[in-house]
Amino acid sequence: MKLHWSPRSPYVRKTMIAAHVLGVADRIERVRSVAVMTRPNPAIMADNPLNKIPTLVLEDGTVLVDSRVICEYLDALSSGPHIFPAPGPARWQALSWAARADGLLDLLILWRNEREKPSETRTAAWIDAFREKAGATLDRFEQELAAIESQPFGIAHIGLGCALGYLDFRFADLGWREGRPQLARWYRGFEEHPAAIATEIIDD
Ligand SMILES: N[C@@H](CCC(=O)N[C@@H](CS)C(=O)NCC(=O)O)C(=O)O
Repeated sequence: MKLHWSPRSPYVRKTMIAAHVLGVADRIERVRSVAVMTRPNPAIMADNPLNKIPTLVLEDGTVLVDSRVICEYLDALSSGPHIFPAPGPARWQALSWAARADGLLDLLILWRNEREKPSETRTAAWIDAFREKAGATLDRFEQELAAIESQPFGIAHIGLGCALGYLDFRFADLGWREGRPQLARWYRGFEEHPAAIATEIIDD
């Protein structure tokens, strides 16, 4: 199977961490695909008209879009460990934490786009709102970290780790660790996970 891939994308990283944890990374052919919101890439769009990565093309030509869908597909391939809990309260909770982490990433991408506009076209109210929502989301993760840690490593941990890694990558000046000692401690452990090391996000 072929994955439209980039070492800069936190969403792609989610899928690759999942693949490593599930033991299926060697079945994925990574194709370097440059995805920029303002410059649609014909090579990506041939498979995904939304121009988004990750996009996974299966051997039979089926195209899977969105990191959540791809992670779930990879989970289904695994005969060993799983990253999605079975249906029941633990699953709904894990999916909700994972969706919150993805939402944080979505917000950070919009914030970055706004931040990079010339100052005269930037909307200060949006930037203020992004900062407030990102801070509140991180605070909520700090409060709920004990519950997250009590669960086996899975999709919620992968999503949270990728969002925090993206903060370090593109928002280092935000100082997200300040006032959030539990999250900072947890992230030190996440960074040492072999799957996190193998997929570290970089500017290539
Ligand atoms: N919800 C999607 C978000 C994917 C996404 O926004 N990827 C970015 C790269 S980090 C992208 O492809 N941007 C190009 C575009 O939006 O045109 C997912 O989880 O896969």
